[in-house]
Amino acid sequence: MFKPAITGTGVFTPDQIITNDELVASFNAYADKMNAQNAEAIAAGDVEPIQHSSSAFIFKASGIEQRHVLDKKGVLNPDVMHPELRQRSDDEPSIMTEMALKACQTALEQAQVDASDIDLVICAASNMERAYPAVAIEIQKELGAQGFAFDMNVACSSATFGIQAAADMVRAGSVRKAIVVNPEICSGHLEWRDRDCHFIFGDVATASVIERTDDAQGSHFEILSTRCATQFSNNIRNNNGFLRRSRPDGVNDRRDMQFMQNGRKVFKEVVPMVSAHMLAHIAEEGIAPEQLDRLWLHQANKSMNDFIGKKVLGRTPDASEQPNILQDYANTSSAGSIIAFSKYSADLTPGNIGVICSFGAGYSVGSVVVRRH
Ligand code: CO8
Repeated sequence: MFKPAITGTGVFTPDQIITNDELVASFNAYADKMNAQNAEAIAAGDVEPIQHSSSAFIFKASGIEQRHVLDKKGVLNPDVMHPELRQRSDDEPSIMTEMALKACQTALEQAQVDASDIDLVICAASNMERAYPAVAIEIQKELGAQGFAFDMNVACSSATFGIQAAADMVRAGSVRKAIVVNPEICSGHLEWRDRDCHFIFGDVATASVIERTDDAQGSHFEILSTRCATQFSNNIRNNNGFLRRSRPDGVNDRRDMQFMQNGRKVFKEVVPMVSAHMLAHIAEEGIAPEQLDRLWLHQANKSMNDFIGKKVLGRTPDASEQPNILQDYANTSSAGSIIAFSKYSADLTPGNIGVICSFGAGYSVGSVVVRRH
């Protein structure tokens, strides 16, 4: 058996930013337009008017201040309200692949690993641009990697589930060097016309190189152990899929074909599930909460993370112990905890211990206990 480690991480951040104020101005223009179009039905009580959104609500409810997106223009156009991305030919790399390559490049440079030495690529994300061929295999080809590649989808927990899969294979010796990449185009499956959720998500890609500690070229994080758990819930759901055209209603743009959630229930049910999961995981490893130097949590909601951090550490964590990035990125699904890890781990010293933990639809929760070397 070999000891696996994370030896490099990378984050690709799209350069277009939407602030809360910009988002709210476009949503409110859309609401006014729709309410004017439906004025008669609204007056007759047949249609509910669309309520305005508010920046103050968004910040207070979530802690989010802005989000990065691949296409700001389409999202903010009240006549469009979704990203408009150039259609690519089958001979060009897909959009997810292009984002992934940028994150992989940084991760490989940090790990000082040549792409040709990678023998496993996992593309782990909450939605795939197409059904097949696997996006991961395209990334493998564009990187010039060896071995094999496959896609995984466990919604917001995709990165930690992917890290567990890669770490187990490195541990067993079936692969030597893996890269787990999380290109998240959340703007594509977010319903920007619904004020309850239009502020939640952003686009990003992250990548993590996982290899044997013995092969590490510089400072790295040994993966002490991983733990994944799932429990079925309909509270976060998306009914889009390949059977779409087989449905008798023939409708291609129904509300439930985008992200839907019962946010309050998610909050109430997932917080205890995640804190119990993390506490049980570290206890199994013989690690006391006082020994944890850092928590890199999934980035969905600031209050949610405050609750979880307090429950796990038994006290209010300092901002530096549990870094948040969601004010700048919003929820980037599986990539959130990896962005936090990538940006806020270099200051740790050998022997320091931390936990990367992601959670979300499924429900699903994945934790990775790491020690700095
Ligand atoms: N502006 C003004 N008012 C608003 C707005 C708005 N934008 N939105 C809602 N309101 C109103 C509501 O209508 C409600 O009004 P009323 O009291 O009259 O009914 C009031 O504000 C309060 O609304 P909520 O109860 O919904 O507010 P909360 O305090 O619960 O906050 C949150 C809402 C922020 C959604 C919160 O519940 C939350 O963060 N929950 C956890 C959600 C979560 O973590 N989800 C995980 C999803 S991520 C995942 O698993 C990945 C899925 C795949 C990725 C998908 C990519 C698109």
